[in-house]
Amino acid sequence: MTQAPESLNLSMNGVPERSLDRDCTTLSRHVLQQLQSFGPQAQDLSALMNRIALAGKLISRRLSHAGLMEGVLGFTGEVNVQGESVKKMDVYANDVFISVFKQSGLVCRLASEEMEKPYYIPENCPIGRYTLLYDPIDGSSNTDINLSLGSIFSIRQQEGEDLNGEAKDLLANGRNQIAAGYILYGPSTMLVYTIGKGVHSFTLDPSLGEFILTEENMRIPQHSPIYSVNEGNFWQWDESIREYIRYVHRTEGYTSRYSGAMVSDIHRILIQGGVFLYPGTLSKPDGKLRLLYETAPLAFLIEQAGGRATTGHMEILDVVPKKLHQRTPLIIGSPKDVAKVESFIQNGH
Ligand code: P6P
Repeated sequence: MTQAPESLNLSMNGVPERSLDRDCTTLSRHVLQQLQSFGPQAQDLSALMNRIALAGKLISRRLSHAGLMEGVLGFTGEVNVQGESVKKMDVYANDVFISVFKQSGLVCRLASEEMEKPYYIPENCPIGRYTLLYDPIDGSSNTDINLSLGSIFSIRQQEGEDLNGEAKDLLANGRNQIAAGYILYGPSTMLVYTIGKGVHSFTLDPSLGEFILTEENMRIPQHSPIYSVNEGNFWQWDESIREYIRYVHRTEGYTSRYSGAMVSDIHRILIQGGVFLYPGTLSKPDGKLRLLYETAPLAFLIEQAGGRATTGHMEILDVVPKKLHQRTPLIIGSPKDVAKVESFIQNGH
């Protein structure tokens, strides 16, 4: 029998067990370790991440019971500000974040894909000066078919007074995010986050009700022959993107993976490398994905893992939104693969 690494203890039946210390590294503890501080802002950030974890647990629990309960799946019959048909899970997940952060005392405003305007929590505003931006359920089309889904989150410090409720301070580039990440509802529920000190993943242990540290300081591979794009949009793309797709089609070794839930595809790329694209189209040059609560948080995280994220013409984190629900094209993943796509766009291959 191979000797288990020192950090692992062997259980009675010889199966390697994880060290107890690791099982005690909860998300809130990890944030404080990252910041090497117990000061007020560190405590705030730890509490905020703990709230994100609670939201993830509640959504994960609902999804895992969806097939056993009435009224969880299917459409509400409404259309959201994005013009998309709303799923019952979208509404539930959106309400979960509102309820969880109302109790946090820390978040004054929430901006969501599902809400035209930010949601204000006036009782928190004098105290908590944070704003949560989130996509409560990313990949809604996977909700009713039991495939992976995600939630995407971004935390910003509220700057100045938001007198008219126009959230003007939100219309700033993504470099002022203080935390970002996603929750992946897959065979297991994982939470992957950054506070600007690397990327770290946690796995929900339902028996403990805790997210337990899985991997620290994740680094994306420099290159991988995986590309992730909805090729059904091929004829709507600019010629340069079509040329890139023709290149990967004729170059041996490339493989396509596309799940319909960006969080799932980007989690794969974070671990195995490659590139995810959601380009603009002739009818929608800015594409489908939203900057403040989709492309910017994922760009922050992927850059922290050594990857890149661009619109094709500028880094995602440098884009200054003109409106809350602004969209951007997205090319994100391993640096060499993002550069390859850019070379087609910029040199008109
Ligand atoms: P399409 C889900 O609605 C989402 O925002 C991403 O999670 C996903 O990658 C993309 O849209 C899917 O869009 O047009 O390929 O169905």
